[in-house]
Amino acid sequence: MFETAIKPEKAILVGIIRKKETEETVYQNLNELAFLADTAGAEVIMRVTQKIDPPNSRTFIGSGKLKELVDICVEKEPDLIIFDDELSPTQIRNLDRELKCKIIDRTSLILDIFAKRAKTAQARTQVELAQYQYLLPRLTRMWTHLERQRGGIGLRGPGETEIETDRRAIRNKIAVLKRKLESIDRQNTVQRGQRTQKVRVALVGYTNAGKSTTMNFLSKADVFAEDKLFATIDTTVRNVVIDQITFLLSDTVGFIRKLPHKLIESFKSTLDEVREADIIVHVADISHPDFEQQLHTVNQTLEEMNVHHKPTLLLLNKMDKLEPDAEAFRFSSPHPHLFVSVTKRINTEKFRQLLLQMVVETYRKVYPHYPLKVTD
Ligand SMILES: Nc1nc2c(ncn2[C@@H]2O[C@H](COP(=O)(O)OP(=O)(O)OP(=O)(O)O)[C@@H](O)[C@H]2O)c(=O)[nH]1
Ligand SMILES: [Mg+2]
Repeated sequence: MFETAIKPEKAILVGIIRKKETEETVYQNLNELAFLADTAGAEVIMRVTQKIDPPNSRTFIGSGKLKELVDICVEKEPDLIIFDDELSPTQIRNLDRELKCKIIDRTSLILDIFAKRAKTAQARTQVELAQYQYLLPRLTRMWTHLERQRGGIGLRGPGETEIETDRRAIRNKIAVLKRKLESIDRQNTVQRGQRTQKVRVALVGYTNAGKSTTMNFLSKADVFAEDKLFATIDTTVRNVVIDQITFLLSDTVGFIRKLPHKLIESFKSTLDEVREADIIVHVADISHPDFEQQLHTVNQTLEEMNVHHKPTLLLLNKMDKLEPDAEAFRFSSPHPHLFVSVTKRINTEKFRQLLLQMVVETYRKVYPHYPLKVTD
């Protein structure tokens, strides 16, 4: 409630261009970081980039660039500086000392958004666990000169109240959270077990691709969807009926490039819905300038989760945002795919029928006793 009244924090974004990267890639990466910053409630006032590979182990950026950034800080007085990569504790400490400004990295920015958005006990516990794990090696003298009471981006959640407590307390907290998660997981496994004999479909995809919108379209459920990154953190499962065939549909957290490792680990149980699904609907935003990279990130994550062999339908969403002769329409894949606009209802009936076909096939194969009422 108070958030809207608070002045947005002024942020400077910093990204580096590695040998294999082009300026265009880094430009897109920083666009995404700006979107994340905006979602967290910051106002981006400037972007700074540097060609450096490998990054400086002490200060991430080179010494010349750091001096430049010190001057920029004096002139622009930002509230925080956001780096597009995960920084080591040493790098944060050194940057903090030189720049005298709150330094946060991509990981803590994502964790901050997750903390703000998580609603269920499971998601909250998962985020809290990831935040403590991130905080543990970074406890020493972090942000000592800052007004800690104010909190704000990167300091919400456990960092705000527990920054002074020692590592032992944090370790204990981590152990408690892990136990709590295990107990929630056990309950969820029981619940999932009770949902037997029904085909399960999981919506996956890059954040903001339109998964929740698709869920709402198919199930008429009221799932929170908006033009922000990570609108969904909690998993939702709904019963969907198409032509009298019932199946379960789940909507989960979106994927993102450079997703914090610890976060994936603590979100394992959320991703169980995907692991246990019979069919995967991969929702992608075909109108996004970084579409190919996003597709790659999602496919890579699906491979890491070892679910890439499941029957998958690729939904190329937001086609309404493309010009009719757009290059993107030439996209093709050996796997089933369909151009749609879920909000404008373009090709959505075709999508429903295609999905129904996959569901029926799965019932025949996996649950041969399911009373299918369709005639074909
Ligand atoms: N133009 C256009 N916008 C769409 C379409 N589908 C979804 N959107 C918009 O895209 C934004 C993101 O949609 P969501 O459904 O919240 O996306 P999501 O994949 O669930 O995102 P996260 O939960 O953040 O990972 C919303 O503003 C939607 O209204 C579409 O077909 N066309
Ligand atoms: Mg969503």
